[in-house]
Amino acid sequence: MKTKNTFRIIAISLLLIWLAQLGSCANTTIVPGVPDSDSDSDGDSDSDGDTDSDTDSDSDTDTDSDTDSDSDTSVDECEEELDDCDDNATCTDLPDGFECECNSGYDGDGLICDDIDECLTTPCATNAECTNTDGDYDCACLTGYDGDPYSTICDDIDECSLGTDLCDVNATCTNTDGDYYCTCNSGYSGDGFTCVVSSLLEDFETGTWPWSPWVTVDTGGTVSSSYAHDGSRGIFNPGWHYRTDVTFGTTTGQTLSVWARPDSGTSGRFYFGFSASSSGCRSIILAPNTTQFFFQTNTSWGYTAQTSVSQSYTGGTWYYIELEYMGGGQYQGRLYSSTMTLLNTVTHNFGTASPGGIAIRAFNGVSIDSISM
Ligand SMILES: [Ca+2]
Ligand SMILES: [Ca+2]
Ligand SMILES: [Ca+2]
Ligand SMILES: [Ca+2]
Repeated sequence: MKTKNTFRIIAISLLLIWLAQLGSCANTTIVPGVPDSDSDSDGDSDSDGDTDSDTDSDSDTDTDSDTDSDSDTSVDECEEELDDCDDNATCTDLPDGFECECNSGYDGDGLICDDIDECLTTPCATNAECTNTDGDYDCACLTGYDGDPYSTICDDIDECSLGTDLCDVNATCTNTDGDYYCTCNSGYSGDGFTCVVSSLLEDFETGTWPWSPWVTVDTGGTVSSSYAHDGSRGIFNPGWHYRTDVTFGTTTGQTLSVWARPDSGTSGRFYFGFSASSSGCRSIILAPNTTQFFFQTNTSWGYTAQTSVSQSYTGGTWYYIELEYMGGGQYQGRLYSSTMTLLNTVTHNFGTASPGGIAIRAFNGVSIDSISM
């Protein structure tokens, strides 16, 4: 009898292993159902090793030895809603139970199915945004990009060439990856979306220097036709002079501009002051003597260097300097050639806006003309 017992133990073990493997199938669970009411004898020839004493060889444990033609009366748990599959699973009836399988987009054993957060595996295109949804996910190109968000990449929209930009008609549009920006054209001031004609603050055309409203800090400055960029007069080598009848630095995008011409590419400086008052100013400086284009703080008309960029100059050539208030205490100086080609840019954050008047100072041969805001 020992042999028979050993055989029985092996048989039960194999059955348990088979059931365990079925049960551990990902996304699926087979549940033994309501027992069939018949005692079928379908005559299958499986090798399940059952040890019951009936004459069929299926795995049921009944002891009948019927030879019926199997009018199967097994229960369809799915149809009769006797299953406990998750709402997000599909129930499949089996002769001896039923099977629950999580639907696409869900993960679990069929009895409990959770939404898969597909966004964790970044399924969307580059420059697209993924939004997880119950049972699925959505992809959408980011603002400024266009294309199929489910493909590999959403492409930058060139707003400038498409003409969908919102730049002012007197501004230049520059496309960037995912965005674009607008810059008011020369002679205009503003944030690029709205540009207004710059008003000429000083053309040096009339009067005996220094004239009102300029206030002299250091004497000096010669006005003559030799120094004109526009009209018939410009000024040469003025000492520090400032005026506070105008205020610069109040609005983001506000620009201040001037023309300047160094006699030499290796000497001289021109200080274009802003945030000016009787106690000093800040300035953007054209500096051939140190081959720089840079900012200074001129508290009490002293000289404290701030952000600087390297810049070489050609003597006898006019340069256009544009200063823009960027907001948040940040100012940007832009240096253009005589034909309005952008040569260099320097940006400095002074921490505070400090709106104020304007100022000028030059030494060692620099002509200045046409200050506009
Ligand atoms: Ca069933
Ligand atoms: Ca999902
Ligand atoms: Ca763009
Ligand atoms: Ca002039």
